Amino acid sequence: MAAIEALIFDVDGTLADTERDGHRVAFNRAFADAGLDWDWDVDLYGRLLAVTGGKERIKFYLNEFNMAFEKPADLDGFVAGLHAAKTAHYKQLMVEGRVPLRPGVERLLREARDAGIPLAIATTTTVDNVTSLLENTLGADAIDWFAEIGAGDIVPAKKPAPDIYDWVLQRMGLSGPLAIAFEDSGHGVSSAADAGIERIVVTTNDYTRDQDFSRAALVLDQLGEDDRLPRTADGSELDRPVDLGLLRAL
Ligand code: XBP
Ligand code: MG
Repeated sequence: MAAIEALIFDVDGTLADTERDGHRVAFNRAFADAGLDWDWDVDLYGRLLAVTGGKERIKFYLNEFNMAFEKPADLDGFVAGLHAAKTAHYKQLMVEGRVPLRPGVERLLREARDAGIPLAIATTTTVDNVTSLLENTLGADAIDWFAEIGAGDIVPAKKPAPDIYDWVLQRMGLSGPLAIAFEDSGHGVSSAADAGIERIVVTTNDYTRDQDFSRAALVLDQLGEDDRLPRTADGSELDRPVDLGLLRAL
């Protein structure tokens, strides 16, 4: 039984289903504001998720899905402007409480806090977005629950590169085997595993269910609650939700 020195959480898709109902909607609103007729529907957005990072995703869309669009001379400036507008819309959606936390997330965070186990974030999205989600779901001080927030452009290479997990582990003075990572996507699992994290818990969602999770220790549909137990990919139910006892046995 290995010690647990930290729980490190991905945000998008893991803490909450922010991709479909948060980021996607915010991108579309920013496009409309800019007079663009781009519409990222639920299916197209699933394909765009192949690339992490909102700015990177817009460029991927232009290169692979909307080649007819004449790119402005200052493409980086144009994309940065769209992305800033998207972030404002995303924060507004969080204020409106559009995206709740996934089952079991708040319970596990509180259990770890009570046990004195440090929490951290390792995400591709911006720290603004993380703060907004946490404040509007857990309360104004929730950002302070996390010892380190690894977010967005703080590292040069986004997931699936290991940089963001490396950054968090280094800041916490930990090696990978002492931490447990929580992810929802294949890119996230690659990032955590390549940073040396051996215990990775995946909670899948509609966008990620069929991805490669061969490097994860546990793949479930959700962290679960006592009255809503997690299921593995073959449909079998665990006898308890994901709690510290279960994590210590990984
Ligand atoms: C999250 C992402 C991000 C968000 C958008 O991946 O891919 O790009 O969709 O965020 P992960 P920004 O869950 O693996 O961190 O627009 O703020 O970049
Ligand atoms: Mg994710």
